[in-house]
Amino acid sequence: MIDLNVSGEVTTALAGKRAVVALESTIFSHLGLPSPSNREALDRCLAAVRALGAVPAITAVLDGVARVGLIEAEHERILGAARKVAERDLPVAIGERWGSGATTVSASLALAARAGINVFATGGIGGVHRGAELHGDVSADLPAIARHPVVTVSAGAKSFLDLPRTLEMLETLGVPVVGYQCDDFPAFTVVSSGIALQHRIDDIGVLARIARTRLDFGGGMLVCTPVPVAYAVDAGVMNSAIERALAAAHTHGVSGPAVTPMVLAAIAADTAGAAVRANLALAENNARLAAAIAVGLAALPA
Ligand code: PSU
Ligand code: MN
Repeated sequence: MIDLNVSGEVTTALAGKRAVVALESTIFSHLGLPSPSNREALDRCLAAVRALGAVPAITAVLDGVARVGLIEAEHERILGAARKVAERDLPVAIGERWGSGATTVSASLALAARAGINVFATGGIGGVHRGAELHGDVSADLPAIARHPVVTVSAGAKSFLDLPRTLEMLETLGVPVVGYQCDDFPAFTVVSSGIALQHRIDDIGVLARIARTRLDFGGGMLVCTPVPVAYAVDAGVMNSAIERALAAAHTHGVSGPAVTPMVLAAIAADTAGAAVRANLALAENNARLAAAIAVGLAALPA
């Protein structure tokens, strides 16, 4: 059996069929956000989930144990977590007993599904990287969203990806992609990618029904909501920051799992913190919507 440790609070909530929202830990580590913004993001996401009466469940690997739900004293270990754990890395992180591993979307979904949690919030999902037709770099987030019966809430996919191909891949994988009160696929810290989504839903009750149906089919889905406009980064400003960050990654020969943390850090520095402020606002907003969906799911007749 997998050594999966689910916290007492999360176990009790699940047993009582109460709303639970899983949260990834990579975004809260230095791989996702610079200090001290990572701590602020963590605190704001937890508070947003609790404000709606749901229970947050941060996922991570600590001392070689897969964890779902952390106590406050353990948060520090996530903020400084040294290693990125995607789904393929989970068995190694557990078997080799890594001290602290920050779980990405794919690993977090695997853990959430295993624990019986059906809603998950992140900032922006990974997807098809630009140039993937040459180097083949497609985030494990996409097949994980398709395969695990968990609803993922995000502000679309990170804007330095190839967003049209990311949506094509989600379609191929059979993942329903729904805009909550928005028409377009959001572009992370930018309100819109300019790509229209096939489905827009304005009502949480309807969204919960759609989610229930998809989960019963045995897979996950993606619910998108844009960054709050007051914190959004201008598309032109972001696009030039992205160009510079990707050029730097190329110059330094960065590839594989190192690309996303490196590009996020370069954009944070380049935009004088605007991208980080937007990232905090959208992460909190996503956590709030995820909690609302979890509450809606819990309220559906069994
Ligand atoms: N989005 C963020 N910050 C992050 C990530 C996404 O705003 O840190 C992380 C997530 O953990 C996501 C991962 O699962 O990046 C994707 O990495 P890759 O592109 O290497 O698959
Ligand atoms: Mn990759």
